[in-house]
Amino acid sequence: MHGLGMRGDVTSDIRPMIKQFYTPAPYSRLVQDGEVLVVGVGGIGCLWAVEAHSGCPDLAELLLIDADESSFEGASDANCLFLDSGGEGRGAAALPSMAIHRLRDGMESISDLLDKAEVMILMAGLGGGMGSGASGELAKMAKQCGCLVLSVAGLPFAEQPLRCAIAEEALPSLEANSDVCIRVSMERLAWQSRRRKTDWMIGSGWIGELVEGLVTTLASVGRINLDLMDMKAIINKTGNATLIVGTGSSENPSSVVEMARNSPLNDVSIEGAKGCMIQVEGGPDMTLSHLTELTDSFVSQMDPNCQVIMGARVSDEMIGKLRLVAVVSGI
Ligand SMILES: Nc1nc2c(ncn2[C@@H]2O[C@H](COP(=O)(O)OP(=O)(O)OP(=O)(O)O)[C@@H](O)[C@H]2O)c(=O)[nH]1
Ligand SMILES: [Mg+2]
Repeated sequence: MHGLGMRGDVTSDIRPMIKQFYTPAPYSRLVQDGEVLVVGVGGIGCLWAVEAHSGCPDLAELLLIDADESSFEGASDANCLFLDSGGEGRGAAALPSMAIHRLRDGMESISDLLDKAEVMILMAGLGGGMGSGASGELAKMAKQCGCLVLSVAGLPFAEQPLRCAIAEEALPSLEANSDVCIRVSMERLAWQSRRRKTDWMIGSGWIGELVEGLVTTLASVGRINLDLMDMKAIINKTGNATLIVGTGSSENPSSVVEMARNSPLNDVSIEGAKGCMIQVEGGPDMTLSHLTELTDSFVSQMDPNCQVIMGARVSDEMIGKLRLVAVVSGI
């Protein structure tokens, strides 16, 4: 039934529909230089940020912050803030409180980046010194500069009680200073990574996909002239917010939603949510029925009056695949 001739007809019908949501690629840089800042703080945070930024190098600026120079290796296009007062060059902010002080001392060298940024996507693994101390402080500084802050906080393994205690103490400050803070259980990430045969330390693909999806969403939000204020309006609904990502084959759109719901990055139920910004990305084979099946199934559990902003994008690399990225709020 799905012969080539038929597919051609289908897509010619669908293209104009998709254009209602956005103007097709390639992106002109609507996101201005430096407006989206991807930041990694501490060892794990830097690994995640480098990996995530590699998916969208032209749409976002990269900033790495650590007391361990090895975190900056292999990220040639990064802005690096090296916070080493002891001169040892290895890890060892050791204490979160020390990391906060060092960040304040180094603040001047990153203030230009923060001033330019409209959105900061901040990643840190909690439980060590640098990520736990500096992430909340950095989020606070970014907010003071008027930035929208979306953060990804890795939580330690249960068998690391001391690290868990440090993380627990650090999390409230990061959450309070972020517009959206998504918690990632590193245990869940590691467990699912084994099944996926990927490396949890670099986020096993999920974190990269989430950030890339988010950054391209911001770029296309610009395209349809819904500026960041609309995103802020969605995010600022009372209640919790979270970020969700799912990828899968375009042959089975509902599996993409299923995966999004079960992704290790999603620790809250989205039932009854009041606001939602969805970005769907697919290849030239993406059809309108893919789009509706995906979004209907995704939105079905939310509040009937949920405010939904929707974007879609076609890119050649996504042929045969679909990706859904959503900011869900008012949970
Ligand atoms: N099991 C395991 N967990 C790790 C490993 N590396 C990091 N983690 C976890 O990730 C959290 C954050 O680690 P890092 O990002 O390296 O810490 P940091 O922020 O650089 O902290 P300092 O090096 O103390 O300044 C830790 O609390 C651990 O829970 C590892 O090799 N194995
Ligand atoms: Mg470290």
